Amino acid sequence: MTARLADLLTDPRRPRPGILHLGPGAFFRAHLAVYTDGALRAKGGAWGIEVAGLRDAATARQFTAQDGCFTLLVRDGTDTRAQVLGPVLRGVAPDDIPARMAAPEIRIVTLTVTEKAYGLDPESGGLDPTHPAIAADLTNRAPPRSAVGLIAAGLAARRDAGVPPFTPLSCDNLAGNGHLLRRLVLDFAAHRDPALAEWIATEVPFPSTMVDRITPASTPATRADARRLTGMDDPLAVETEPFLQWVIEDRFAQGRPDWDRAGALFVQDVAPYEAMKLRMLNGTHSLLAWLGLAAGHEFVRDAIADPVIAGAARSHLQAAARTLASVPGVDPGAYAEALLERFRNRAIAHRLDQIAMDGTQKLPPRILSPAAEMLAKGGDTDSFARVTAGWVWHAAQHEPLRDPRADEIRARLAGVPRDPASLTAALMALPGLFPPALRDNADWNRQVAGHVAVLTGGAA
Ligand code: CS2
Repeated sequence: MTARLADLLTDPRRPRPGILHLGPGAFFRAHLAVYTDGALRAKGGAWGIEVAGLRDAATARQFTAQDGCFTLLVRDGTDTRAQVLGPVLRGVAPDDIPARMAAPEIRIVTLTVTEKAYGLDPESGGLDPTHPAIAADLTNRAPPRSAVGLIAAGLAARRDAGVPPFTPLSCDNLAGNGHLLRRLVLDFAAHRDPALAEWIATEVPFPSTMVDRITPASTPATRADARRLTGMDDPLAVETEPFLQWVIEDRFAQGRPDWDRAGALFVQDVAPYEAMKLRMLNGTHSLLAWLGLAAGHEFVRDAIADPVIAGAARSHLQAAARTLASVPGVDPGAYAEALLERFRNRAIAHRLDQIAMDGTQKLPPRILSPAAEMLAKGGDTDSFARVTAGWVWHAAQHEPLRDPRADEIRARLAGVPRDPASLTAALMALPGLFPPALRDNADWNRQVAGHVAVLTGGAA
């Protein structure tokens, strides 16, 4: 290849590495990479990014083959703009992750690995020792493969070498993602070496973050448009919406890029922002996905154009907003309207089945926590029951079901009568998924089953 994407970079200076990123998928490329690119342009600093997949080596290899450069398409509904970004320096093979985590120049380890990669036991809020990657890492003496195991081992290597810790920074859609990652890493470390857990507890900050940018999986159309606009073929091209947001707790062991120069907001406590985004944006996304698929739609933009589903989305945004503390500088009504506008973006082909997957991981922070809080306040849980029913129906009949607990779900549903109450009862009994306050509440069960009946036209 004579022409290189790197030749299209508007700023060809490459920084020294400072960040190791785990999970270099589309969301990373449209979000963290964009903020880091902006921070480096504005202020510079040794904050270049190295990227690694936990299991998939191919994407990291492709980054190396492209000098770390990739094309970002921003689709605003009328226009598509292309930009070549260069904050990524190279890819790292899975086997080389431990060595890079031990390298003193790496001062932040960022993660976009999706909810299911964390190994969270929803019942205890701690580490799930039966999670396949975690179980393997707890028994093997070989280098770890799970994100949590790698972080614990990386921090151990630094402590042993007298190197200050890196800051682990979760950028996944989990409530209290920093607190949660801390708890999981401490649980893992305690299994290996209690003194390590103590050292991590005192020396290592785990800031929480709220991340937001709607980024569908890339398709052949993404690659074709990137080629048309840049003249280069780019297998790493991604497409996204104009909107982006990042709120970060400002607690770092060894500094951080000036992400605020690219629009990120540094705060003391990210929890109110995170709850708002998870419950309003992601909760309504899940509603659109499960109810939209049940109504035969394929994309978010189609589901939101369906008046019945749009009405349900609107009332869900209000129901979710009623569970939230106020967020500095944000008007919930305006936030809800802006979300609806984003969902309506016709240029974004966001597949409902992409959002519908991994329901057992997405339901708790998006739907079940606010539902349980609402119930405790004696408030109306109807909208949360409707979304839950959407998931029940999806889990009962979608093939193949993409969920880390799909086998367990199939086993529980085998032989269960296909009526709404029986399907609801079977899934409500999945260990650890539903908070007991919901699971054991007859009204809630009836409410969910009632909505399953609506979805199925009365007969499942
Ligand atoms: C979506 C999110 O796939 C999903 O579950 O709800 O990926 C959503 O698009 C992002 O969180 C938006 O920031």
